Amino acid sequence: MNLRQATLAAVTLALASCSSMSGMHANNPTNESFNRFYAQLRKEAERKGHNPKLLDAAFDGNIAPIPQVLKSEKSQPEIVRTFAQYTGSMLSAERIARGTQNLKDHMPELEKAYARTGVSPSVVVALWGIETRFGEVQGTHPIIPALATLAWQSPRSDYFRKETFAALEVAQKTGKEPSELLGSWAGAMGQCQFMPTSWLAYGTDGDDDGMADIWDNEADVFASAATYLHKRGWQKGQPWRYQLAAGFNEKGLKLNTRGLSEQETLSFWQQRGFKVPAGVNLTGGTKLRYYKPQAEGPAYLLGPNFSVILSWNNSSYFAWSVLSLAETIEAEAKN
Ligand SMILES: [Ca+2]
Repeated sequence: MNLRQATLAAVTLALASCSSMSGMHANNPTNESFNRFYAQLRKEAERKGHNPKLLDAAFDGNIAPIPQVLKSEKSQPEIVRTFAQYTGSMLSAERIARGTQNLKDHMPELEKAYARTGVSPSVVVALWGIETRFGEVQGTHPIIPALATLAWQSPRSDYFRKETFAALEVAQKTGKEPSELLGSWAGAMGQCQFMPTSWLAYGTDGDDDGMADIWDNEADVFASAATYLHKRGWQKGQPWRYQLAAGFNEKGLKLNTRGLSEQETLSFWQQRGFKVPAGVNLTGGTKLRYYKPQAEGPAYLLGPNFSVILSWNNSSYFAWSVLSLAETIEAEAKN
């Protein structure tokens, strides 16, 4: 091999290695698919009036899906825990003690939200305690890339696509850097873990500074959570559960795998033997659900406020935990 041949060989080798590298990149199905998806998403964002540079900024120079987000979606822990395990960890002694203290410490802001919405202070504190350990654990995923990852590849891609655009609107309205919007792998953010569309719909300014800051301002967190429940139909002062007495006819009820029925009117349940407790005001059209959380335990009818909590998070274990914790800390705070 002479010098010219050697040079040519080296150049050919370099070219080959270069083209094989770029070929590798181009043929990586994940990159190709996500890049195509991203280009469409960016165009749509622009069409919807968002600044596409906000989307780019959220990715902070690395346009790629987040593998951890896809992994988390496939292994949601609630699926594998029993009712007793789930509610036991939500109603830990520590959470009860801290919830009770927080209920006392924040009563002025909580009362203000209560006066406007009728949502009990204890319910707001219980939600706050369960969602983020009273604001401590808000999540560390950059939510815009996380939502875009789920919009790209998830059984609920349309839902996450909508949330991605809503998140861009949140960045615009709050003036926050898009890459600083952090939250859960599913895009829930702030101390009450609102999805971006929830912040847009229910975010409320509790301390009158003109901004619903659910990340750093507790008055705003309480006002926003209470507004959400109020607008979803919360009924002030209504009991959330009625334990069923012996003789109630349970035959033929259709229950889901967790022992929860669909909503039925009060008269439906009265025909099966439910008696409205003295002093409780329930109208005929009120919708209630039957619930038997544990095979060996008691059965209940659940009031409309249980369904309101289900609209926050459609899990009977979650709703049960929130309302039980609220009841417990309210009783503790009076002691
Ligand atoms: Ca505020």
